[in-house]
Amino acid sequence: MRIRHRLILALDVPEIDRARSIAKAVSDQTDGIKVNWPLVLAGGLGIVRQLAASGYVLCDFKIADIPNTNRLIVEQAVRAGASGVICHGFAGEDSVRACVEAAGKTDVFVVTELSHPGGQEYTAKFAEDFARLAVRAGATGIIAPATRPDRVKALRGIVGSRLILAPGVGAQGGRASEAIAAGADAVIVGRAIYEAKDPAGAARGIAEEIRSARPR
Ligand code: 3DU
Repeated sequence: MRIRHRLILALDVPEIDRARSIAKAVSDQTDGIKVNWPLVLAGGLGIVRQLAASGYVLCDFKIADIPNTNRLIVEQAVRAGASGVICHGFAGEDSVRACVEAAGKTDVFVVTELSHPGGQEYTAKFAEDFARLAVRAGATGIIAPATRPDRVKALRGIVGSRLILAPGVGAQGGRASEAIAAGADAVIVGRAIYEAKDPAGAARGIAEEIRSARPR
């Protein structure tokens, strides 16, 4: 993944035309579009294909199944043009390895600690393990919580130069500049951009805030 703006749009917009127009409006401020179930369930993999025609698409399917099923899911995402996929670590090393193998040149990111309050109940207890697993399995990087910059910092110590993408900015209370200063390579932002009256202006504001942060 090529990181320039350090900003990825989470396009959780189940209205296809609106999703397409927001993606277009913010394309010069973002490094890619993250697509999750709300959009794919509404638009099928066709929307991944369309978005992938003009940039980096990260399929956030939070893949967490047995290795064979993981492989089949990743193959579908790759065939649709995804440049990256997100999987969970809790299904175990063989499951993550199946994603990495099926992905080929497509990036694989492993979720560590989820960014919402409930993420502290279970995922936080194993976040370091998931980060080590991501490194061992040859993943591109990890997903770490922008809502807890101290955790981003701790996980950076484990993953070295692998990429850290941090969701949780804006609607969930995290600040882009703090996540970047803590060691995230990029932040993932959804509602703070797509619910804004002017999504392009909102993306520009976050991109400017990121530029003012002190990246690692
Ligand atoms: O809260 P937002 O609207 O900025 O959206 C964040 C997106 O990132 C959303 O798609 C969510 O499913 C995803 N995500 C997290 O929020 C937290 C994680 O730990 C992992 C993914």
